[in-house]
Amino acid sequence: MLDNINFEYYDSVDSTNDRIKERAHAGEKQGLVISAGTQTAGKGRIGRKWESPKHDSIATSMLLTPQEISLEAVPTITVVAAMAVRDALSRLYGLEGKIKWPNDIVLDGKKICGILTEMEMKDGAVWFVVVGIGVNVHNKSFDEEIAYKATSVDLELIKENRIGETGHRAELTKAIWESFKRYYNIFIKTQDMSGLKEEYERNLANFGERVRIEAQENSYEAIAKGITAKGELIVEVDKKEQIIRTGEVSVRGIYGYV
Ligand code: BT5
Repeated sequence: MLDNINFEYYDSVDSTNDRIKERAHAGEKQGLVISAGTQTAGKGRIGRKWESPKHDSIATSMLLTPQEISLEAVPTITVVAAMAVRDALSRLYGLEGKIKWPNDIVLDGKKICGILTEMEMKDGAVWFVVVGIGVNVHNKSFDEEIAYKATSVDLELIKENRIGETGHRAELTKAIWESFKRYYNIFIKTQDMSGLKEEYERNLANFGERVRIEAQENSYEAIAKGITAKGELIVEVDKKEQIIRTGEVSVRGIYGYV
């Protein structure tokens, strides 16, 4: 169970995930959250970069030291965190995002949030897990390579003509981790998505629709059918069900990023 959340904030760090790892090595307890105004080396998955321009976005990470969690349940924590971000954006701003499995939240077809879960093992067991969340809040523009597929809270509020309204980084950070605590404590009882699957699928981008699965060696079309109890994506290819595990596979809509 996750009980207490302790928030720390720094103006600039390399990566909030790496700062949490350092503290975990020093014996820090579960529930520490480190957030930063900007990251000089923000990380995406598999060596990709995450942009967090100064004071425009949220970069926040939490330390978890789940007792006796199985190794195979760890990737599911990303899926749980995605539900928390979606829920917080809905509660605070009425922005109804979709979850692009496994680790993005999208609004109007563009990415507003990315999640990176990392872990370390000791003596053959999971020692600690770091859940890192990046959310674009005040960003009005993005680097050229991502401009077509990125959005922010403020850009979405402008689209809805909500003049004078803006996101609030501290408030949103707090709301995300409060939601995370609620979903995580449901997840950790069974170490799977059985208590969350229904809500997850309601918010899954491309649910029941055609998607493109982009693996390293090939790419093919499939229909997204939902998730398994472990949080893996179920797709249908040639009338047969297939399970997509996290890793190096990307799932895209047929006509664009989502
Ligand atoms: C992710 O990876 O989306 C995980 C991002 C996790 C960032 C958080 S911030 C707090 C914590 N500390 C860290 O160092 N990391 C975590 P992936 O699915 O691999 O997507 C990365 C790709 O997203 C990049 O290659 C770009 O194409 C795109 N991208 C980079 N910055 C972006 C941004 N600010 N908004 C939207 N897309 C972005």
